[in-house]
Amino acid sequence: MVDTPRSVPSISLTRHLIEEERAGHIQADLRLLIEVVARACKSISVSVAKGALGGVLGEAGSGNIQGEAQKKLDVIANDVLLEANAWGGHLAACASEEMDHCQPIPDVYPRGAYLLLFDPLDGSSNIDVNVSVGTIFSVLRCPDGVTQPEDVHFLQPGTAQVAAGYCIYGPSTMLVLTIGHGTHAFTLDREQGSFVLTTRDMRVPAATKEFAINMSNQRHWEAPMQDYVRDLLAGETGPRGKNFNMRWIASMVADVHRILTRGGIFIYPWDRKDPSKAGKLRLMYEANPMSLLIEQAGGAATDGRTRLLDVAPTHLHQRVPVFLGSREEVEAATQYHRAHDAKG
Ligand code: P6P
Repeated sequence: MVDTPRSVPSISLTRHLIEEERAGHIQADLRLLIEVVARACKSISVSVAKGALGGVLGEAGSGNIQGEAQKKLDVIANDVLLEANAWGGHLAACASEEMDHCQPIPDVYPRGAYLLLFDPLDGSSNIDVNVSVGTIFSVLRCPDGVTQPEDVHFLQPGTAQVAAGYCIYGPSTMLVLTIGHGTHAFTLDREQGSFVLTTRDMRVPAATKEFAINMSNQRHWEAPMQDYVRDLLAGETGPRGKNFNMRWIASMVADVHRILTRGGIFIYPWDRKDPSKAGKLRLMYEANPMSLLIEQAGGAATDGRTRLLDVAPTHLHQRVPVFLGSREEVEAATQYHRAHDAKG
C-alpha cells in the first residue's frame, strides 16, 4: 500500500505575516498594511491579465512628472493603490511615480504611522506588447508628530524602510517581499485568491555570468562604465576570464526577479543623454525597495560608488544610477568606478 504523501500545508501570505508578528519581526499595523497592498496588487493583476479584452491598453492621454506619457493601466493601478489604502487607517500618506507630490490620507479617514511609496505599474511601456510588468512598493515610518505629511517627510534613506516589495504580473503573479528578515516569494493561487509562500529566503548567487543593461546607451556612458562593459564583452580571453551572457527585458521588476531567482547584475548607469538626470531610475520607489530586497537576499546594490540604501534623498522623484545583484559582480563594477575616481 503506497502511503499518500501528506500534503505539505501551504503557507498563505496572511499566515506568514502573522508568524512574523509572533516572532516580533513586524507590528500588527504594518502587517495589515502589507495585506492591503497585496490585495490591491491582486486587483491590478486582474486588470493587467485582461489585456485588450479589458479596454485598458494604450495611452491614457496624460503625462506624469517624469515627462512620460501615462498608459491607461498606469492610472488604473495608481487609483487602485490609493483607494485601497485610503480607508485602512494604517497610512499617513502615499507617494507615487504618477503623482507630482505626496497625497495625505483624506481627513475623513483615520491616519496611521506609515508612508507608502510606489511605482504602480513599472515597465508599463511593455504592456502593449504583453511583456511582464509589476508594482514596486516601499514603506517608511511617518516621522513622529507629523500630522500633515509633505514630500519632505518621505526623504528618508533606504535603510529606513520597514518593508519593501514588488508584485510581478508575469506568466504567474508573484509577490516578493521583505520586512528586514529575508526576502520571500509568494505565488498567487487564483483559485483560492490568495498569495501562497513558494520560496522562503531567496538567495542571490554571489557570482554570475549574466548582466542586464540597455547596450544602446553605450556611447553615452562615463569612462569606467565603458571599461567595465568592454571587459564583460571580452569574455574568457579578456581580464574577467569568463564568458558572460546578456539579458534586458526593459522591465525592472522582471529583470530583478530573474536576478533574485538565478543571479546576475542589473545596471542602469548615469549617461550623458540628459546629464541633469543621474540615470533613469528613481531612488525612492524603484532603487531603494529593489536594493533592500536584493541585500536581504545576500546581494549588493550601489550607485556605482556608494551603497544605494545609504544615499540621502534630496527630492521625491530624484533619479540615481543603479548597479544591483550578485555581490561579487556589483563589487567588481563598483571597483571600476572607484579606480577611475582615484586616478582623478
Ligand atoms: P530603457 C521602465 O520604463 C523602466 O523604468 C524600468 O522598468 C526599466 O528597467 C527601464 O525603465 C528600461 O529603460 O531605457 O531600456 O527603456
